[in-house]
Amino acid sequence: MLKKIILIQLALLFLCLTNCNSKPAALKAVYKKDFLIGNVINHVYMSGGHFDLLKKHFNTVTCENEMKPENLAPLSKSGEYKWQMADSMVNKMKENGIQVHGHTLIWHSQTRTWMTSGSPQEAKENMINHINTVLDHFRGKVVSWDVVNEAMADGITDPSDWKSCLRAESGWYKTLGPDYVELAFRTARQADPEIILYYNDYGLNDCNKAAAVRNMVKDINDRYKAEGNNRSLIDGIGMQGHYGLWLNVNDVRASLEMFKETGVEISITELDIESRLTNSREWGVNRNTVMPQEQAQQQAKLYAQLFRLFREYKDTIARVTFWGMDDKNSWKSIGNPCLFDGELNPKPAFFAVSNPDEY
Ligand code: 9MR
Repeated sequence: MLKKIILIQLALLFLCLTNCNSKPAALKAVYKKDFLIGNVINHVYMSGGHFDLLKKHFNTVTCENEMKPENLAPLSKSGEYKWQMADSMVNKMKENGIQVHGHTLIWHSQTRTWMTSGSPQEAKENMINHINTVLDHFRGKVVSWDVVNEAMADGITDPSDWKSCLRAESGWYKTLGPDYVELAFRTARQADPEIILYYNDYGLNDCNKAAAVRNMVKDINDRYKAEGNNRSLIDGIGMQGHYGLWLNVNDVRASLEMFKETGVEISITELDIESRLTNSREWGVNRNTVMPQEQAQQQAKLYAQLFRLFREYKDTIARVTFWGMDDKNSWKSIGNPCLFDGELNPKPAFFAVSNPDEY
């Protein structure tokens, strides 16, 4: 009897030594055969525990703000471009073997007003100069770019004529009309034929907004190919993925199906799931509110459901990038949307993404 008890205790000790100390697997290893796994980077993530997590789990990054027009382009037309912040990040990623996705060239927000002002001819020249300058600077260092970001309006009801669904308050739209989207992609293709060109937007779980994007990509690509080009002009659709506990995963599935029809690759580009039921517009870092266990579990379940879905579409999905490492430094910290808490401890959401079949 005593021998049996000692044997059981030894077995338990062995199990504890092998499992209790075992570190969670790197996410990039878990999804190695499926798609790239990414996160955003900003100055906080460039050192310490954040950088350790970045190196361990992620093989692709997107600069959270540093490559946006407002941070690269000069204050006035005659000024100098500012590369320092973005360059130091890109160089550090290169040293660590992490791929960089560029975000973003043409956007209605975080863009200098002089760029979209003046006559249509001036705005066109500004767009062409900006795209040429930025793509030339990062040539060979950034593999893909969000060429146009968030061009579609909110609340689309009839997606059949995609041009009528564009965000009319965009400075680019106001000066150049709906053709600015195609101009941006044509300019980027000419500037650097090696890179992968993305259209990126939020709210693409909404079937009308998704259909408008699908129609736009199809229309632009069909016309480009009809000119004798043997490739698409828009290579990929970025579904940002700023979700909450309100999400119905079937809506994401429906949009993935819709985008698959276009034949271009899809990436989930800015994934986070805020733990509130309403799609609230309360933003900002450092609002590290306590997350009740029940919400943490619901959030984990939703992450697991999404990753099971993404795996089903692994032949079409190139990359899944999270928009934030930890709840404290997330742009939506009040909703605790990340895989790690403010102290960088893994949350149930992390374990759900590590092993979605268990949730
Ligand atoms: O996370 C970014 C935040 O730090 C900025 O203040 C904000 C300004 O617009 O942009 C956030 O990132 C956005 C991204 O560039 C485009 N999609 C929505 C993201 C969250 O707002």
